[in-house]
Amino acid sequence: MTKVITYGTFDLFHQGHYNLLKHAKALGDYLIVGVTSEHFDENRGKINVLEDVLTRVQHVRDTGFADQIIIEDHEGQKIEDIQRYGVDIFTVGSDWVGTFDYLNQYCKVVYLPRTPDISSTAIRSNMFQPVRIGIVGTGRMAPRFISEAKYVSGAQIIAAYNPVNDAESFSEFRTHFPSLIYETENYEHFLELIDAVYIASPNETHYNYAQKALLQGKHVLSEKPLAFTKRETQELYDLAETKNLVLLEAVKAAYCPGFQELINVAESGRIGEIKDIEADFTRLAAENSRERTDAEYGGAFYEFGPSVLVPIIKLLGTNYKDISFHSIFDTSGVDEYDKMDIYYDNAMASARTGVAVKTEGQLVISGTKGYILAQSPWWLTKHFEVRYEDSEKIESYDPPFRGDGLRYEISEFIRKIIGFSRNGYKLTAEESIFMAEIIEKYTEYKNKQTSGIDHLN
Ligand code: C2G
Repeated sequence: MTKVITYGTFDLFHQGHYNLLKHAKALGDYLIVGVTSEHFDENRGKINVLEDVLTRVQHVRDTGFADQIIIEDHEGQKIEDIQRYGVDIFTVGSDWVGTFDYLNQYCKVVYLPRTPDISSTAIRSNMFQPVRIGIVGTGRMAPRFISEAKYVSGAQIIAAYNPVNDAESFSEFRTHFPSLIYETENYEHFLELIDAVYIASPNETHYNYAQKALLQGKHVLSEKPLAFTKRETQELYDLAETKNLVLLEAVKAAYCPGFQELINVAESGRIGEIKDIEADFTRLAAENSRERTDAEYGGAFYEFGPSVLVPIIKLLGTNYKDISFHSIFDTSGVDEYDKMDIYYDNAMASARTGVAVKTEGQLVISGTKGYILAQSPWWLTKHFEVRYEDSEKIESYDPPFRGDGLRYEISEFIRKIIGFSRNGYKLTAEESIFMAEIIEKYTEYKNKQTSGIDHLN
């Protein structure tokens, strides 16, 4: 019996996939089809896949060509499968010619002709109108967002808005992206041009921009913090739900594929019960930067607090017993460095954030059997290790990571808008609202500590 194996994503199953499977089956007597998991596809940079793995498996099964269907979920699996199942022929479409020649040492490799003029990518772009996105705020994030959005099909950036037209960042932005400038100071008019906004304006303006956009029927992706109080954050999510709109808080870590993997490993029991999380995020900011000069809305905690909270909320939940903060403030009341301690019934967490103090910046998740160590920049999660009492035993993970990480949150935003991922688990409304609760508690603490300082100076 000749055993044949082939692999694919098979998203939005089409004639090209059908022909490939038919030819693959004809190469032997028994066909094994490996369908990629979502996680594997994200890791290899395929971030636009729309259908979940079970749907894609079903489509492959419906063809009747597959004698066995397996899930492909990691790099290097092809060699394992070929040996495990005693495969004689590995086959794939001719778009991959050369790529899999290394498998020749295990079995015969056959590249089948690719069906011309049809692809999942083309179907995706015909199925949906691109989502027209407008950017609010033309500071540091805007150019990064524009270059990363190019990797997400369905995202089309058509305009940028900045009410402070004389701002330095604005003239620089205008030089680089003249076609995106929409000359208006009227936000409502700007909203009329678009389907969705990405809000990257100063922290204190996020809530208002988000609220107006939702009221006008636009989807919102907002930089963190979405708002400064739990009530306002809750109100925005309620509004989004009532109007059936997507609202996402852009806390990058939550959407990066490697971070998902790290959370999964932590939850798998490999390090036993999780007892402690230590999360640091520090970046030295210029002395004249907003982070270090705006005593009301700048500072380290508002800047990095949401990011350090993500692993804590994901792994220990929102049901904490006690929380405390300690900050070092400059003379105008800007928090330059903070330490937060959170206590749960049977676990604890601490986090440090800084704009004027540099720390190691790592994430350590400690359990009863071992710990996970992810070094800075752990929020992009390009590498992490599982370590044990026996210091010789180290398991390393190197999830692939592309660009600067923004493409993953943009991709999630678009998937949600076009309806393929409405119940996104990556950062839920509840998690986002919980972050606002902690931000609010921090504000109370900060106001008490800095009450003698006149913020307006
Ligand atoms: N295919 C084809 N003709 C098309 C489109 C796709 O023959 N017009 C083939 C591809 O060459 C591949 C299979 O259909 O053999 C599945 O294609 P995709 O779903 O795009 O999956 P792909 O990314 O090619 O996965 O481990 C995964 C594999 O390496 C390939």
